[in-house]
Amino acid sequence: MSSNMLNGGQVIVDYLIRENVRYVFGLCGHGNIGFIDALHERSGEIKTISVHHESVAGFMADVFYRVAGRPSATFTSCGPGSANLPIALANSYLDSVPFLAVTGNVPTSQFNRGAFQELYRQYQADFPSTVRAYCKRVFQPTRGDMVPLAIRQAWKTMMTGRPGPVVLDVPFDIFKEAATEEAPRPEHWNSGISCRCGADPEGVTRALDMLLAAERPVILVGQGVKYSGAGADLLRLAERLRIPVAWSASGTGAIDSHHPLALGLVARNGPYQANHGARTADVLLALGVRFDDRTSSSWLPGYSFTIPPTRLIHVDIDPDEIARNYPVALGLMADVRTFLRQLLTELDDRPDVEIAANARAKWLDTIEGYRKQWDAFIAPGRIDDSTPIHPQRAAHEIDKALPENAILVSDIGVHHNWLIQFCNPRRPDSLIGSMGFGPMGFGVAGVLGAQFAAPNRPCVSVCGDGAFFMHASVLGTAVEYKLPVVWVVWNNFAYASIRGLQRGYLGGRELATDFRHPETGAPYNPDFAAMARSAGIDGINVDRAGDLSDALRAAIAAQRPCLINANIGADKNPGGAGVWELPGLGQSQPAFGGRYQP
Ligand SMILES: Cc1ncc(C[n+]2csc(CCOP(=O)(O)OP(=O)(O)O)c2C)c(N)n1
Ligand SMILES: [Mg+2]
Repeated sequence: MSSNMLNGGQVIVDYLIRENVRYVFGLCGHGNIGFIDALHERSGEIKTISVHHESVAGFMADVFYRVAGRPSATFTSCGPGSANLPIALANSYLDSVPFLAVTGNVPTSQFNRGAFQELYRQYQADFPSTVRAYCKRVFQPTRGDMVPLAIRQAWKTMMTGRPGPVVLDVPFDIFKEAATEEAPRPEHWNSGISCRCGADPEGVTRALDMLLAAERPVILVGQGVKYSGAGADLLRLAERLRIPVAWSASGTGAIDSHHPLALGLVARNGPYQANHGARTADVLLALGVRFDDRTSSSWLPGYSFTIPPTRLIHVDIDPDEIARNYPVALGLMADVRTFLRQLLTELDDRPDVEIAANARAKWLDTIEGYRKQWDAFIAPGRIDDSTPIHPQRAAHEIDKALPENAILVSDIGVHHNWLIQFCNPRRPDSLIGSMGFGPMGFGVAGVLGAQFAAPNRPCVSVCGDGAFFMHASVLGTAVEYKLPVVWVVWNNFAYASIRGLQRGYLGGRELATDFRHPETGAPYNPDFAAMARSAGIDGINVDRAGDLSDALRAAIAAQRPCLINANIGADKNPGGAGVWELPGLGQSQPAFGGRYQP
């Protein structure tokens, strides 16, 4: 290799640095030592973070983006190392989060020979098939000089349109093979691309006509609002037209939940005012939402939505999501922020906007009435003082203890359902969760990525006992990188969300859903607090509801990693005004209110 040539690994690293990537999360193996070598050369400019499970690296990269607003990358070896990654890829893919996964593969000279860790029985070096359904695209350069094209195209695919993770699968020898004299320049290829497309201007006019004429309008926001940075424009529109704003779980935080127009979560376990407001709306403006089953009460009419007769305006950057599940009165492909700005501009030219906005007073009063009814319904759980801690009380105590700038990363399970219902986030990244793929471990590990993205903000994970035990290696990573994260282990001695389904839908036939001591039959778990201490992390136990917020405040103030093992009741599920159907087994009943039948 001539001295001024970069090899494949060097090109990738150089391009990442040019794209302002500051962290690469991953785990070594013989398949990627060539890449790690390239990272080693540039370690002053890009930090390599070594973890103890590849899924952890992927979840960190995911949450890093959700907080920092820019992507990072992962590195994993060939064979099993990269086979530990698809769960994280799928999570990011379904939630539209970009990260670049650099996966190692066997040397090109050994393709089809069944070398150590080669997936060769269907096709040579076939990791791409493994992840085809799990990411936006796979690139596999098989010569050094293919790497520059692959890296710039991979980056573009990842960032444009609806973002998502992309895999760059690199055979062992290509990391070290001569590639080019200079890595591609982002300013020549990718940094000048804008996907801030606006909506068809006639569509904007029609949307505004519909909103101005509506008597009971509701805006429903999803993560498209958060990722496009449309929060300020959303607020401007909602305030000018006096339209209440509800959110899907992924849209949580798009509007400050304390704002008077904030209606709440529309979901199977969403509050009455949000579900009843949305299902009785005459016009629903849906922005960057995809109407999944948990948002829409399994699409059963009259619980979360009644479309039609509600007339739906659905705006999304990805036309695939428009009219997937509901018929549209108006479907517009657009970047949400650009669309909102188009609406606001057109609004300036309209007469009588004040009159239309003031006509909303009755609708807003009606919604206030729904809110009061709901607040009275949930009041007892808020002050419940029992041990194990009542889950609603636990969610309140956690919410109360978090400062305004805190980042709460939830895992998957019944605790997540309680948190999205009872926490009151103020910022787009105040409460982060996974809504598409829902892999256990997302929050256990993701909180580490949040802390890298926001070193000066308190980063807290609330996670199930099941998920924490699955990914307890994170304790070591927090110590190794001095990350002052706090884990609140929502310890209910069970895979409680699933056991709840056995109780609710299967006549209580419980199997394989709780943790018990083999001799006594008593609930069993390892001593998580002691486990944390064994790793060099503060570990404390909390049994009383009244102690939970103090413990969390103290843990945040200590600015050291800490685990709070909270003993939380398992026997309750968060009821809402919506429902969820498990086809063949039936559907749940709303905990409050009934089905709306216009
Ligand atoms: C990796 C993975 N395995 C299995 C599941 C299915 N699942 C969803 S929630 C859940 C239970 C989680 O238990 P725990 O972490 O203790 O949370 P809890 O529901 O008790 O709050 C399971 C097994 C999943 N989502 N992800
Ligand atoms: Mg549990």
